[in-house]
Amino acid sequence: MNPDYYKDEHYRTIIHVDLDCFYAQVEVMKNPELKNVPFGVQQKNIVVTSNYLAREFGIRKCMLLSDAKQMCPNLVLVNGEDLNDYRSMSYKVTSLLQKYSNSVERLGLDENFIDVANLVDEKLQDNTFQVHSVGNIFGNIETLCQCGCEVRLKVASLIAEEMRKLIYEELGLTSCAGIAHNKLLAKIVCSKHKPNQQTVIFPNSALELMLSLNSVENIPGIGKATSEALRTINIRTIQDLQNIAISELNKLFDSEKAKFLQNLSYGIDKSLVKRSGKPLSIGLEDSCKLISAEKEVKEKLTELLKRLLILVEADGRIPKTIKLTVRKFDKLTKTSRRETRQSNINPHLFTSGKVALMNSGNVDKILITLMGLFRKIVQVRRPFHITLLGLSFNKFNERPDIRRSLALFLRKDLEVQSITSIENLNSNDSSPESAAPSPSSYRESSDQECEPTPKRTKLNMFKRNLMEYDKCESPCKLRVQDLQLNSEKHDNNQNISCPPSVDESVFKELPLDVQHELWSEYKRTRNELVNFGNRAKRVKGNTLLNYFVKK
Ligand code: DCP
Ligand code: MG
Ligand code: MG
Repeated sequence: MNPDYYKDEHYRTIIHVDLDCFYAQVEVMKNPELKNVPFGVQQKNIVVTSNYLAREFGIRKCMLLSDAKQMCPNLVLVNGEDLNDYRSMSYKVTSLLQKYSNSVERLGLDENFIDVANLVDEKLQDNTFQVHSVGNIFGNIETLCQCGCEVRLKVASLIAEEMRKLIYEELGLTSCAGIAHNKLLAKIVCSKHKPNQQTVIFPNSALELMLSLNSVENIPGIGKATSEALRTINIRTIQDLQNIAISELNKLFDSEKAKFLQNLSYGIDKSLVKRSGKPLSIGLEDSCKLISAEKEVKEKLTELLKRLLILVEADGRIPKTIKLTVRKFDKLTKTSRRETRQSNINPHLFTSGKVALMNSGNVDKILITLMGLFRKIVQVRRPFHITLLGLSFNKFNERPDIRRSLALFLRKDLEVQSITSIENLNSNDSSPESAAPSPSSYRESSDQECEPTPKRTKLNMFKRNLMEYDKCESPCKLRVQDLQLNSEKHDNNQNISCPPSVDESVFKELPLDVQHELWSEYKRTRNELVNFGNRAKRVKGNTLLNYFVKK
């Protein structure tokens, strides 16, 4: 392989995080008594995973229940067929990792790739930063590449340690991490030391790592069908795949795939970390014994809705539609049929934070919609029999974001560099889901406040955002220094008051530093302002002060 190829590729810095015995850890949270007993998580007749205590008895993932019981007669079993708790925990982990990079790609429920190249650059700019690696190192470190990748990967190992610590402190989950210059190596090396450990691999050990896999079917990216196809031309081991002439592979696969497969055998993976979106829908279903009365339907839907609202709250987006699924049982034909109906919901029910979301008034409003949908599916005056009810929210708006709201306003005529850090927080965000909601997104509501003038909307949104923003403890919070748009530093002891052009009630709600900033900007520009009583003509350009100027 051309050595220059490796050199070009070494700039990339990727961390792969995999949670330890994921379903089992979630089950321990629900029932701490499981912590010290060997137990498996069961789906149908398979043990899909087990805690590490059970693994000491030889229990492996996806073992038949009967085999597992034979191996460990005391094995406790927990039903893991409802994936909702796993799913919601999985998204919490991804959200934490998104604090480190815009490029986070989910793989299954318990794995994430994070491209930390930018963060590594940032850390390396700090001359006081002490570079060293933490955790295990795979392979030998005597002939390391001199292109600078060694330092980058060491810094990434420190970042990985911090990520794992955060996941543990915030969510109580232990995890493993692999650190490498590409996704393939990061994923493979991640599993070299388990549980609750991390491993870094430098590019010189890529071949050694690949050869440690023995069989081609152990290479991530090579599925069952591909490995079976490879077997027809006698390719079983990693060396077989490395040594085969590409013309032979071309007989089985198109040239792109043939090259891709052979690259994998050398530990080469050019694929980028693709930013993962949020799920298209968030839903719950419960099968039930025959329900034949509307009252019971309402009770069941209330219970489902309350559970679903917790998931929506964790997701963070604002749902726009709700869908009801009903499975009807026909006693005559003894057959079942599923039907669904969908309706828009008032997004204002979801815009005021957790308290408003879960209050019984809001639950009741959504229930009225749901019972209306139910009556469209089922003729309630005739006898009916329901065996399953399901609810899902399926269209979403991103929750308005204080950073985005300000940054969008300030984007034009931007003169000051510091505000770009606000923009950068979302710069890779191209998905339509995550676009800032337009004022029209709020028009469905009957609330008086939802049809304000555009300027009022902005102020109201800002006020609402501010209140929610103040409640959250996120490292992504708009940093006060980012708002210091002009170089003049404010004196904390100076007397400040609300500039005449700004709504006083809005001003009072702003953080002190923003108040300072507005006041000093007003003082700087007041010679240019033409005052009319307590109104003011705007100065040119998108300044922080103009954002708050009353229309
Ligand atoms: N899982 C599944 N079916 C499989 C493999 C796994 O349903 N064939 C589920 C159960 C696991 C979860 O996915 O808890 C994550 O899969 P992992 O392979 O990462 O396994 P674990 O996280 O359980 O264990 P490990 O500590 O080895 O990562
Ligand atoms: Mg795992
Ligand atoms: Mg996994």
